[in-house]
Amino acid sequence: MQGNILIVGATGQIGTELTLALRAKHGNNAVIASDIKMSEDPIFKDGPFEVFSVLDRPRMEAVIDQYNVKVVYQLAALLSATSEKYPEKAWDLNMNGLFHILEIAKTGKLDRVFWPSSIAAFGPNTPADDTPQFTIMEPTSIYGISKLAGERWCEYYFNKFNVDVRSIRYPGLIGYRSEPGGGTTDYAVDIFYHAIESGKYTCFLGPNTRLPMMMMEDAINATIGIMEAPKESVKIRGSYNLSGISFTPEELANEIRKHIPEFEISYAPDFRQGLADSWPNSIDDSRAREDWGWQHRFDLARLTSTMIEEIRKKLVVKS
Ligand code: AKB
Repeated sequence: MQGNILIVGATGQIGTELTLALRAKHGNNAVIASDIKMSEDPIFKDGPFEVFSVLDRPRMEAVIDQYNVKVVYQLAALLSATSEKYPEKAWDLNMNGLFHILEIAKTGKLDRVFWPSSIAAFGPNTPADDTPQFTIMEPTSIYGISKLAGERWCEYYFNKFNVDVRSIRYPGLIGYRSEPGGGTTDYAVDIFYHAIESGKYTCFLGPNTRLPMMMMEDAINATIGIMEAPKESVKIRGSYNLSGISFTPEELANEIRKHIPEFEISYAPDFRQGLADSWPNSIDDSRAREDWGWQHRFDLARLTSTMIEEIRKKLVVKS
């Protein structure tokens, strides 16, 4: 594919790792990172970085023209917990951010667009175990409502304007390079820092809250995988179910104790419990596997040992 890649929202949890992966694959100058403010993270020093808001369409379009961008990953969004606090801002950013990209793509300027959906697009009436690809949705959170609406926009722009937009419903993502912010599944990253630094963690979800989760490395492979798939293989133009593993805070704590035996966990569920309770326990992602060859690599044991090893290294470097 000719032309360059733009990552909007590049300094977030997914964007940071995607920037690294795409620059390793295509070269530093072929991948333009962008966000609403500059990042101090040295990761971003190796290639172009542009500061703009995804809501500023003329500026975004100017960046697309300037760098001859043909592929956009639109990752800028407020996550579930923050969206509940700022519903208007969440709706504006999560919807109009996508809308601006789709409108730019409609002009024929872009060859391909990626936009992330989430397990939050499901709701309390969705079958919770092995949630099928096509099922009752009815999300009850602002974030989930914006994700479901976004999925419908993506399919509409594909059908109506032939915009090659691709999407996956991410589960909770767990990585060590960048920390999440404002999500309900964030506990599964925070727990590792607390386990290593103090040996104690108070979880904002209850012990038996089972949620679909995934190691970031798997999520990045899925993202690049769907974007590199031939157009005809991507048969679902709303968003694909994607699954890695599912576990509860108690199960994760038990796995962490295999490495840090003295680790103690306590529970103080807050408003995020309601969000988690409305989401599936596990996901059937057979369509992603069949259509474009998705496979996950990390199980709970490998995820836990990798997180502990990498965060320990990171904390030594910092101290
Ligand atoms: C969140 O918790 O808000 C996100 C998500 C499940 O999309 N990680």
